[in-house]
Amino acid sequence: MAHAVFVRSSHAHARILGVDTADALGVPGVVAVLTGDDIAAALTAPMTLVGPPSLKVAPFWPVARDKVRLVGDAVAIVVADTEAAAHDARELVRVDYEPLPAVPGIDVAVDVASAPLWDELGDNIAAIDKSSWGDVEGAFGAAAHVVRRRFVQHRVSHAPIEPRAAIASFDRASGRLDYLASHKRPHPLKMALSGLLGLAFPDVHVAAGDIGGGFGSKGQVTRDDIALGAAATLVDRPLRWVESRGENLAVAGHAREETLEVEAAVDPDGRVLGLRVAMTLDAGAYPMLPFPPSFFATLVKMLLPNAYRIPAYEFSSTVVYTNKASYVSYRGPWAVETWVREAILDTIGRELGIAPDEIRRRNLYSAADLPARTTTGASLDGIAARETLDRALEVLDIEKFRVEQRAAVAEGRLVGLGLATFVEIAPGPPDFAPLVGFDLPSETAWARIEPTGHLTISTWQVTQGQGHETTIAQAAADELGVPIEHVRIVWGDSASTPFNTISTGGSRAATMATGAAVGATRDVKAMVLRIAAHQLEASEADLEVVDASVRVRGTPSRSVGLADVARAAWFAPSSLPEGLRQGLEATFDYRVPGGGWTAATHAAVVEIEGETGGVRIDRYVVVEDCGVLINPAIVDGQITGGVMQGIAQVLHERHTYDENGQLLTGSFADYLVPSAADLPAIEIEHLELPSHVDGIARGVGEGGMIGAPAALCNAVDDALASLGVQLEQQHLAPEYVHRLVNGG
Ligand code: MCN
Repeated sequence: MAHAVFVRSSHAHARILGVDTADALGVPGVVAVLTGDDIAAALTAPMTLVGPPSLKVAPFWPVARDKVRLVGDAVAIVVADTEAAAHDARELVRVDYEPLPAVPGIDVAVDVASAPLWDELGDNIAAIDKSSWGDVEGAFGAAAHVVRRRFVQHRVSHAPIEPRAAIASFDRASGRLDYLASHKRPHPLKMALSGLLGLAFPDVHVAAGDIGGGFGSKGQVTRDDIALGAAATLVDRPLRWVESRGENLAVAGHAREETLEVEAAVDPDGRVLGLRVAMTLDAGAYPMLPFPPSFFATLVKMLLPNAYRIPAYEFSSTVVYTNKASYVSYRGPWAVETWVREAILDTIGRELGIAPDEIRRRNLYSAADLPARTTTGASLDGIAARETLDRALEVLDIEKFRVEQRAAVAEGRLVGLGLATFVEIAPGPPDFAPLVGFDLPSETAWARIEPTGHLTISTWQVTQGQGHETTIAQAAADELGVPIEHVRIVWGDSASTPFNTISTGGSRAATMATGAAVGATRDVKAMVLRIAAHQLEASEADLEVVDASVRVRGTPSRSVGLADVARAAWFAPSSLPEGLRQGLEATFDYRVPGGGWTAATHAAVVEIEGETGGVRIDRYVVVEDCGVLINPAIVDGQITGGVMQGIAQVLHERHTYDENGQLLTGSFADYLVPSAADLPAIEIEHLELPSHVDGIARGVGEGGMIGAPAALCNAVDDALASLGVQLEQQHLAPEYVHRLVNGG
């Protein structure tokens, strides 16, 4: 197997005048040095992205040909017998650059005179959108108060445990490409490889194993994937590529860089009459399939009013291209809506003298208001947002806390409590996906009872640490009546899983994957019961499956093993009751049920150390309702992990680029990922309220990360309130907090 490494640009924005590969080719063991032109010659077309008509996109190549557009842009691939030879040769590839002015951020990119990343697009504005609901002018005209605030959310990385990796093997004789990758969307990647390499769709096989965490990354059809696939067709050797941590931080995808200006029209009692929100999103240089960058602005737009009664709402957004890593999805990619909404509510409360819990109660939908619709039109039913708020206040003992806080303030200490109450789409009601341009009404699973009686479920999901092999198996085992050890989950392989475009994402698994698996299991179980009834000469209605045996209820001695039934189904089809065919297999298409919202309230108690600007979290409480917990340990792990990432985003992690577009945080020495010792204990309480509209359970994978930045920033705002200052940015580095506390 040969080893591939990328030669990457040290310039943020430059024309490529030439790539000289001669010296690199002379390194012993080097098999090939492939430039952008070489890779392009192996493709049927450049890459592009299908987005809304309002999105300006130029086609782009997997390896740069004319220009580089970010530090780390690939300019060549070196293939060698050993990784060491590939690294040595990489140093000898000479690229002649003509530097161009960098576009290092939103401020420069919104200027239509800034140097365009994409000459054919004219400027760096990728998309502009404006929508409104209700009488926004009227709301602001009638308002007793108008509250304004600016919010800056910074750029972060996913920092998965393992960076990306791939093995690409092409067999020229059969025209077959095998692509093994740490990737969570094998089917869309297969489509892209087949289309761009001109290979027949069935001749491309993509499979993922344990991918070492993703958190929203590893779901994109990246330029690197296409380049490696193309390289494999050119060198006639299987290729192995392992991304370095530096590459992962520089080019695997960044997230969250968004600035929002918010105005709220409020009546004298603190009821929100209208909201005006203007958002700017830094999309980086290259759009990454499958989601156009404007999609993330659409998600924020649609979810921001959330479970609150907001009669009038205007949302405008501008998406810009900059010389930075591509903006991609990150766990709860719309999360800024919760920070913005929950923070502006607190600002309203502070200005009007209304407590944070009371301002929420006055604006949240309560159970008596349901069913309702969000301001943006999604149906809202079966939600328990207010119940989570009430319970969180009880857990905190809010009255006692306020007494302690007053005493602390009297001593000159800066102590604060922050709340964030929200509902998240998990998976959302059936009418939500169409609102954001998705056609995603169902999820499919295959079930097969093997000749041994084992149950095999094939799922859309590609687990990255969410424990799908456990939870889907648990639900299917319960449905069939077998021990969990008898169930196997097949996932991640384009050859053995149902075609789909989404796989894991949007906290859909708990409802959708479980629903599909249980549905398919129910269908094969119905076949089992028919066969067993025939064998036992009993009525199907009298049978039950217990511990892998089908038996007559109340007469356990009349039973037949599941394996015996399965053997008959597979090996003696003529013995089956009429209407049944050989085998025990079913496909189930599980439709998105009603409801689909998980509700939560996060509460953080903090103390700011004025001398250092440090923020200490003294308590962190999550009260949530995601329906039945299929696996309580996994649910708590998901919430805890999400909260930790949210806290890390606020207190530690931040990508920065300088004015020339140089990444200043290209290693873990500068990009600070906290360890468990830096983070607080999390108190979690589940309401597990029975819902009249949902499926088996609702998702929980993203909520931790959605609520944490909001609760933590609100707590710091509360602690700063006595000083008359409030946050403008989400990244609370000690120097920033110190400046707020001490002025300057
Ligand atoms: N679950 C449960 N009972 C519930 C709800 C959930 O037992 N009531 C279980 C589910 O069955 C599943 C797990 O909890 O095993 C998460 O389910 P769900 O909330 O539906 O989320 P998904 O499985 O769809 O995962 C998606 C979500 C997203 S979008 C990202 S990004 C993410 C995440 O979850 N990335 C992760 N969690 C992650 N966890 C790890 N360790 N690594 C990642 O990359």
